[in-house]
Amino acid sequence: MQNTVTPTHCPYCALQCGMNLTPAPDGTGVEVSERADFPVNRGALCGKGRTAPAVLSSAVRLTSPLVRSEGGALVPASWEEALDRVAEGLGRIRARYGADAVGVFGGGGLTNEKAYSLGKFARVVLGTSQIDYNGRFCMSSAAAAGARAFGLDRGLPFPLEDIPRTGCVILVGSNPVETMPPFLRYVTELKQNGGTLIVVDPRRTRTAEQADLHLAPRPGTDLALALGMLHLVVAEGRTDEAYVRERTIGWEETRAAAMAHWPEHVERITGVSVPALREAVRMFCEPEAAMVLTARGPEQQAKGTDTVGAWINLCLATGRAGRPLSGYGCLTGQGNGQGGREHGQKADQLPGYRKLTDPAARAHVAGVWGVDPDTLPGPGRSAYELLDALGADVRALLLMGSNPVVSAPRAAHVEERIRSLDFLAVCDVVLSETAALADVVLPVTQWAEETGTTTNLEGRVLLRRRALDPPEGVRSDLEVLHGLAARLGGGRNPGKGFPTDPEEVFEELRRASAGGPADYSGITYRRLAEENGVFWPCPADGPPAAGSGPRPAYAADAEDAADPADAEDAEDAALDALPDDPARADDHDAGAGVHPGTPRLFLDRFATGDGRARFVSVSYRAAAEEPDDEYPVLLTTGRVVAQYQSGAQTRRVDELNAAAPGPFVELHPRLAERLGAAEGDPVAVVSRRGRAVAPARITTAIRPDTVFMPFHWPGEGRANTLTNPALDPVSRMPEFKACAVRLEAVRP
Ligand SMILES: Nc1nc2c(c(=O)[nH]1)N[C@H]1C(S)=C(S)[C@@H](COP(=O)(O)OP(=O)(O)OC[C@H]3O[C@@H](n4cnc5c(=O)[nH]c(N)nc54)[C@H](O)[C@@H]3O)O[C@H]1N2
Ligand SMILES: Nc1nc2c(c(=O)[nH]1)N[C@H]1C(S)=C(S)[C@@H](COP(=O)(O)OP(=O)(O)OC[C@H]3O[C@@H](n4cnc5c(=O)[nH]c(N)nc54)[C@H](O)[C@@H]3O)O[C@H]1N2
Ligand code: SF4
Ligand SMILES: [Mo]
Repeated sequence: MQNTVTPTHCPYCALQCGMNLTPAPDGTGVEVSERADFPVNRGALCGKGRTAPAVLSSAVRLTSPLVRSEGGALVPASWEEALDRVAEGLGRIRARYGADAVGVFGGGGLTNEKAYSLGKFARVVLGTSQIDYNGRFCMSSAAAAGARAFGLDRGLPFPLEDIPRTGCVILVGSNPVETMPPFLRYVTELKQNGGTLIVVDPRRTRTAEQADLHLAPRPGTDLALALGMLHLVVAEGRTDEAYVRERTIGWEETRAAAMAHWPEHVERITGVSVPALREAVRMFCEPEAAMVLTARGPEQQAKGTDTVGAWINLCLATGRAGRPLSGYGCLTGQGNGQGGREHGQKADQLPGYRKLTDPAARAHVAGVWGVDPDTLPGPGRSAYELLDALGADVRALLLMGSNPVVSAPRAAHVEERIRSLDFLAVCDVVLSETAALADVVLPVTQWAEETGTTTNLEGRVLLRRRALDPPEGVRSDLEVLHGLAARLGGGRNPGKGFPTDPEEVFEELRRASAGGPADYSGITYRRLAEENGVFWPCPADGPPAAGSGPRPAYAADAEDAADPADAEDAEDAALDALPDDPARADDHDAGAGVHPGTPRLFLDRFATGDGRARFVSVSYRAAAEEPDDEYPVLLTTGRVVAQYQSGAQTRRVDELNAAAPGPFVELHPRLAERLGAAEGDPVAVVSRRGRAVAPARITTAIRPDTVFMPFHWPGEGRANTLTNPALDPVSRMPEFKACAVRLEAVRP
């Protein structure tokens, strides 16, 4: 145990709030105290962050490996035995059925070092293409749409500190009062500065209560809403013609598609009135600058990529992207939701946000890994498709950082697939519902017990520091991968290439990412400690030309920019308008050859070959499952402030359970009356996938045609028993946010 203050970051969401850890006075564990120097949260924390040390306690966590005994129970075992069993289990299946019969499932909460090592382990040691992760269930539609339009996906292309200085923010399907409470500060400051807030959510959430205008569309209809707004932009002559001409491609087709979506038609689809739609367009278009921020509401749809694309089109048509204090951004969710999608645990990806299908990327990464590029497998299945293939094509699974028995769509089916595996190994800090099904459970260290980097929702790479010793009996995920590589890798130097020291892994990640879209090569642990984080891209080869400030380091692209002189003028003006950036530390004078990092992307050009953004023409289509006579109500799902994700961690914290003890079904009084249900009565929600039961929570804050359930709990009230695994064709995101259900009264 160190006895000084350790500045670090929260283990949970993508804000990655700064916090200080100090040794607890009674000598057991650590306490959280305020860390005011981190700009994102300036000391503020939500209840989850404040109580995070409770999950470090041995009382709630795993401190010994567990193996499945002959009798079927999980019993304690030594690390040697447990690792031998995992290596034997994975190796046996690989030998018998081939490498692609072994799957790997990762998580967006894993540090960059872990995500990187996991992807490398799958491709180099197991030789399998079958790796994906829970980020597929999170922001993958926004990532796909961002990459399609801008040539690059970074959740926010600007720091959070820009938000209060813009003119209008549209928050689409985002409820930060529950999901990122310290974010509220930015909204409050926006309003103090005279800016306005529009919230698009089928529920009048606590976030919507802050809005100047709340639009409450039917779940699954955001695409129509955005198209209707674009229609009005054109009809009212609010298009930024010069911007569209100079900085975009593809407007004509997009314009034509929008013109086919009449506001009256949009009103019928969405339930949002034409006057409200007009008011939203006015509020968004009148100020100098404006932003659209999406979260899971519009993204977790079987058309999430097109839906986010439609919101991006609205930004492009009005000149609100790649300009100071304007832009489209996605509020990424998990602690390392950003970095977790950049370094190779995704089915189609290599480190540095490179494509697995790109021969140059394969050659570069294979070079760093010391293997022949031809030995790297191709892209594998997406997360749901991988889970759906378990027990059939994929017979063994190594799982790290996710709890799909609770969090995957059509969860009863997924649970049954997991049970049908020949072999399952789970690394976790607690005995999650998924770990409880494993053949071997490996207990691992967590945030405060290990050092590592995460990349927050702004693209700011951060250093989490070890603040206390882990309990005896646990090892880090990196040690697990090292131990398995040593057993499975073969060769003369087994385990080589899987260091257990996070900084050593990061040094290799720097090289692997060098020259890629998410270039970390200029970032070191030392810089992260000194600078409170560094925004990627941050190449190693020194700063951009003097005076050009932070600019995207697309070295190869930069040469064919349309007109570099114009671009630089525009950028200088743009930079003058921006607040000082704390991340641009003065102590790195330009001569030192240190790249300052890139807080703001796209100000002079987008990351496409020609520097222009792409309009992608989209049209409205209905949810994969619309209400009918048998299933007449729409179910949507989401979160409450006191529980996190599958609840594996937060359901083990008394204070959080007291605040949010269990699942519920939020429904409108009219629906409750028809059902004959009073507040607190058990209600059954039935979909084509299954049936869940939870107490009624009756409120006029939800549309009468919609019910809402949070997804944090297993068992009878598990929301994901009901959800529809219909996938977006591009991002392979399941439709968590809209499916058809019927309600039944439950007689006690
Ligand atoms: N307390 C808490 N905080 C968290 C998490 C957590 O589990 N608990 N998880 C973290 C993670 S990984 C993520 S991804 C983020 C998620 O953060 P958010 O996206 O803010 O969370 P959700 O509650 O999933 O969805 C947001 C809102 O979308 C609305 N919605 C539902 N259907 C639709 C629709 O069709 N259209 C629109 N426009 N809105 C719709 C819901 O009513 C909900 O209020 O939160 C992060 N922070
Ligand atoms: N119906 C519905 N379902 C949803 C969503 C929704 O809105 N509605 N949202 C989706 C979204 S956005 C997400 S992100 C997913 C998240 O759902 P999950 O992927 O289940 O996420 P967590 O519950 O955070 O699971 C993380 C697990 O890893 C463990 N863990 C924590 N830290 C570490 C570590 O360092 N190493 C290892 N090995 N394990 C660790 C935790 O104890 C926990 O068991 O849920 C998705 N499911
Ligand atoms: S808002 Fe997110 S990062 Fe901040 S304390 Fe809460 S869970 Fe942690
Ligand atoms: Mo997420």
